[in-house]
Amino acid sequence: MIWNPTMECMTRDEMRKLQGIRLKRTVEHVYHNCEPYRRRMQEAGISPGDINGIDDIVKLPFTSKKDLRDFYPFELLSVPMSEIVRLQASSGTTGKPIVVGYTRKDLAIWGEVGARCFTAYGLGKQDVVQVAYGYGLFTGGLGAHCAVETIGGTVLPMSSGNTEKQIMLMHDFGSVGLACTPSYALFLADAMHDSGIPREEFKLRVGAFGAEPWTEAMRGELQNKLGIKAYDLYGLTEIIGPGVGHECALQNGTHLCEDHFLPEILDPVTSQPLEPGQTGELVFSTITKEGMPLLRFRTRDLTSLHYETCECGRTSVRMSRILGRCDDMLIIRGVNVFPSQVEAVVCEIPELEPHYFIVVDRINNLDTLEVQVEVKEAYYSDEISRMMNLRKHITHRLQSVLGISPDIKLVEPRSIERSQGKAKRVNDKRKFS
Ligand code: DLL
Repeated sequence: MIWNPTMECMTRDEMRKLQGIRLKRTVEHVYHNCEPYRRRMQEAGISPGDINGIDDIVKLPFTSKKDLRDFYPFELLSVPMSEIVRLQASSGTTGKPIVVGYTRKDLAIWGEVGARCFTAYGLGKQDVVQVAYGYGLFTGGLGAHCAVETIGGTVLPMSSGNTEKQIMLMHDFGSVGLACTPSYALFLADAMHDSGIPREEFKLRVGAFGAEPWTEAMRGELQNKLGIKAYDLYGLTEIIGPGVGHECALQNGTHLCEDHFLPEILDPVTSQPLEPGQTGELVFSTITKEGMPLLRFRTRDLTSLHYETCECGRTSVRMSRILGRCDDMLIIRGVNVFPSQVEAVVCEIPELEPHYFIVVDRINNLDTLEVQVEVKEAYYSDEISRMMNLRKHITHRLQSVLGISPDIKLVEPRSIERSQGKAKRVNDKRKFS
């Protein structure tokens, strides 16, 4: 099922035209109503009259996360506060959060794009969907909530945590959809197993997973353990929250709602546009929002875009899996390492649980990489030679994928801390040394 075939299946030419019109309108709106944007554009020597189609986007200034901090809390709003009906914020690791204001129309857009996602996952009016993303300032809970309401499904607004109750209600209320982070889904999968309730007694069929990077290998784990189809749900606070993009039944790339959020891929270092298919930094311009539109927002997420029509019938651009954020990339002894590469290897080794933790340090001026992995109950053994062989095998696999040799620490099942929201999988001690 396709929620909005007119918007999701138009020709590429029609889409470009529509995006051009909407971009121009947004540029006019921010130029006249948002002082920092007007100043930036004047400094760059451009006015709204210079923007006449999407190819002109390169003339526009970028917006960065730092801008959102510098103009905290409300300077980037393009409407009076009286028009703002909702505030959301992303926690950030330090200091002040990033704040986003929505008008009533913006909330309707959020519902619309969310509805496209949950419809693409095969959910509808008859389904109970358990939302186990956190509710509150974080956009996950309320974003998924509004999406399910828009398609007419039944929302079960659990928020994150309270795992036993999650399992009980999932069973008793017959949840068909589960929306949460992939790491929490893994936690729930183990808890379901421990509950002793046979899997056939659950109606769960669909997972709407996002808010953190996850790999194909992790999808395999989740689909197996939960007996569901696990779909990607992408979004970020600054742009709207969950609903910027979603997978379809083919699970072959994340369709972006590009009639609302115009994507570009740039070389993260030179800021020059890259060709379709090339991996670089994802940049979005919101082209329909009123409250806090952003032009050329640098997401720091690394991915590539693919414009071929999908077999599902949607013509919207597809994004490949987020490799990670530029900021998450670890440089260890000069080699670039993404946690997602470690995840892919850990999930492929049958003796291991799909949980891992990375510790990076600098000892005697040399970077060290320790990867902690959990051995499955059935394989955990006191027999030293067996464990040594396993360790050697993991070291070898990781070394061939990462290009550097890690120190593998085998730990007991369930000893790595579980997450109820976004997983924290790296401790880079060098940052504090
Ligand atoms: O995480 C919004 C969201 C909630 C998306 C629920 C999906 C589901 P932020 O807290 O602002 O917003 O974090 C946004 O999380 O720039 C990516 O780095 C990462 N991210 C979000 N979705 C995915 C995904 C929400 N599907 C940041 N795959 C983004 C990989 C993701 N990374």
